[in-house]
Order: sequence, then C-alpha cells, then structure tokens
Amino acid sequence: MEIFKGIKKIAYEGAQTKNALAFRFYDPERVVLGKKMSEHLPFAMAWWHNLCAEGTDMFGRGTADKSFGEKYGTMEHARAKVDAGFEFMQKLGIKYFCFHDVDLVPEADDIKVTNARLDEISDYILEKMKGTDIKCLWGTANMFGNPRYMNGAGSSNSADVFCFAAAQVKKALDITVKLGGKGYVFWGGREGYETLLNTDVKFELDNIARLMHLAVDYGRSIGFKGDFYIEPKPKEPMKHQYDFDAATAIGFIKNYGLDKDFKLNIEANHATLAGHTFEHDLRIAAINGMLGSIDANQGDPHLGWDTDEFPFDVYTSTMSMLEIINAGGLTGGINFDAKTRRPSYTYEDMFAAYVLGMDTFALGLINAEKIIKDGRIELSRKQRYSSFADGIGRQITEGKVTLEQLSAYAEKMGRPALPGSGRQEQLQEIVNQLLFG
Ligand code: XLS
Ligand code: NI
Ligand code: NI
Repeated sequence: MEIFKGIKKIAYEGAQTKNALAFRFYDPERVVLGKKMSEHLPFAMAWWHNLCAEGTDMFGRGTADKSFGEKYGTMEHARAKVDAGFEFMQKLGIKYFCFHDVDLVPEADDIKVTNARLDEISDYILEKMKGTDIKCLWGTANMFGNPRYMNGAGSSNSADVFCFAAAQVKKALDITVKLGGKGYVFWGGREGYETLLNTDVKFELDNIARLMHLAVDYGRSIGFKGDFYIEPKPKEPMKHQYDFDAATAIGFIKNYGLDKDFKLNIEANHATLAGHTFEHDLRIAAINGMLGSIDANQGDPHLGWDTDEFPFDVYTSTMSMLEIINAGGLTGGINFDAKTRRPSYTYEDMFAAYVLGMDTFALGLINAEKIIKDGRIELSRKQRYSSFADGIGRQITEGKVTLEQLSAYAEKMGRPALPGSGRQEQLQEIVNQLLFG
C-alpha cells in the first residue's frame, strides 16, 4: 500500500526546474572526477529523524504525524515505518539506511521481549531489502534515551547498567550483521559527566573502552567485517562528553588499542559544536586514516545546540567534499542525521528536506571538482611549504639534522625573512570565481 500518495519518484530535472520535488543538481548518473555522482555520494536515510521524530521540543508536542496509519507503540506501527522507509528511499533513490535498535521497535520492559521484536522486524526489513538495491549503512544501540542511562552506558557508575548496555550492543550488532550493515556506530550519547566532584574520569574512560573491546570481539566472532565508528560530539546531552571531537576520539581509540577496528563517523553539527568547522574534523580524521562515514546536517551559528538541520550551506558542502575526495572517498556513507524544522510537518516536507540535502552535497561535489581541476588552490598550498623542498628544510623533513646544527644555521643566517604571504583573500576569491564565475 502506498503511504506517500501523490509523491512520485524524484527525478533529476536540472537547475532550472520549478518543481519542488525534483533534483536540480543531484544527477546520479553524472560522472564527476571519473565516478558516478551516486558512487561519490552514498546517501543514507536516518530511521530516527525521518520515520520516528515528530518535531517535539522542550516546549511542545510533535507537529508531524509519523503513525503511518497505525497505533504508536505497536509492531503494526513498526512495520508501517519499514514500509514508509522503503517507499521513501525508493522514491528518492537512496541506497542506505541507518538505525538505532529502538527506532525499529517499541522497547519493552523485558529485554527478551524487545529482542524478539527486533528479530521479527529485521526479518521484515530483510524481506523488503530483497528485490531492491537498498542496504544497511550502519546500526547502533540507543544507550541514552532510557532513564537507566542517565550516567551513560559504558561510563555508567552502575555495573548492572553496563551489563544492560552490553546486551543492547550485542543485539544491535546481531541485527546489523543480519542486515549486512557496513558499519556499527558508538555515539557516546551520555558518555560524559556533569561534575568532576562525583566522577572518576579515568575509570569511566577505561570502562567505555572495555565495552568497545567486548563489542569488537563479539562482532568479529559473528562475522562482522565492517568498521566500528565513534561519532564525536563535545556536549549535549551531557555538559562534557568524552568523545569531544575527532582529535580527542582518535587519541582515545589509539590509547586503548582500538585503532585496527575503529574509524570515525563525523557529524557536521557536532564538529561545529566543538568549535571547529566540519571540514576541520574531516581533515583530522582523514590524516589519521580514520575517515569512515559522515552524518550530514548543519547547525545554526546563532544557536549553541545540535539543531540537526538539513544541509543547505554550499560552501561547507564544497569544502567537505574536497576533504572527502582528497581522502580517497568514504568507506561508509553520507547519513542525513537531520530533521525537518518543526513547522515543516508534511510528507512533502520530508521529501523536500532530502532533496535539499542531496542537492547541497551534489553541488558540493560539482564545486569540489571545479576546485580540483583548476588546481590553483592546491598549487598555492604546496608552494607555501616550498622552503621544505630543498636545503635546510629538506634536511629537517628527512630527519638529518640535530638541534645544534639548526642552531648554528640560525646563527649564521641572522634574522629570517618573513614567511611568504598566506594569500587567504586571493584564495577565497578564486573559490568564489570557480563557484559563481
Ligand atoms: C546525536 C547523534 C545521534 C547519532 C546516533 O546527536 O548525532 O543521532 O548519530 O546515535
Ligand atoms: Ni549523528
Ligand atoms: Ni547529532
């Protein structure tokens, strides 16, 4: 039964179309830098925002009806969400989905009941996947919503809560593997603290790593070949979260010997909450060989929280696609961890939001290609370090000099000339020229 009646398959109609439900820039077949757009941009639907979130906020109830004709909290409703999700992805040409355990089924008091529900729904999802080219990008366990996780999951002060988290991770891994998921995410929703007065930071970090090692051991034992991801976020809901940003998460991963199995899932709005640009965290992940997947969304520069808006900022998508291409692409995908604004509550808005997000990334890709092909930015960046290409600079990078030798060199040299200009404004003008010229 069709759920989104009246909404046809979204087609690429080109930049001039006036049709709200059409792609202006995302043309899956278009070849960019030797690869189809659809290969550069492995888009994914986020089960939670798209099929579950109704627009509730601290001050008001939901505005969107996501019942899809069934009663909330029932397995009929869980199935209706599967139906809606698959119709939605097929109409948009989206090839992947991401989920938390409790996005799929209502959670029961008894975990055995929840797990049986997860078995049932994953059978249904598998059935739906057959005959389509839709795949699972990643799964995860929601270890932040239920009150038992008030102090985190791996970081909880309660051993029983730690056990319960382990049980959820085990089942979420089972379901991810069953659905052929490429990755498994740990977003440390409440892995953090409110005050040091009651917190043993070292103990909590050790325990989070213990949970992750247990997950890796179990995942590999059931044949999970994909990547585990940490999704960094500095705050919200906790005042201070341990996976603050890419650099912090990489330090944690290396410190605890998790680097063979873990990469990062970088979310735009989390990077900006940490005081970085999205592209900064992408670069940090990439240079450490840990750029896995991304959660595509954007924040609001005037608001200090995770607003999870659909990406609209083409400068950011351009700079991020540059980072992604320069890193050799994503092993994961581009998950729209984004929600429509509360007053955009219609089915049409759900589609329009994905059209916006997908077109924004398509534009980013098209622009990144222009910048790469033009070559001036890259050349200028290389030239900026040219003093290390030969002479003393080269000896430094080759590790051939001692501190004494450098000191002697400096004494002989006298005052060094100022480093060459950064040419920032010239480079920014080149970007504008390539984007709008
Ligand atoms: C919340 C996170 C969350 C993760 C998955 O801020 O972005 O949605 O992506 O648990
Ligand atoms: Ni996210
Ligand atoms: Ni987020």
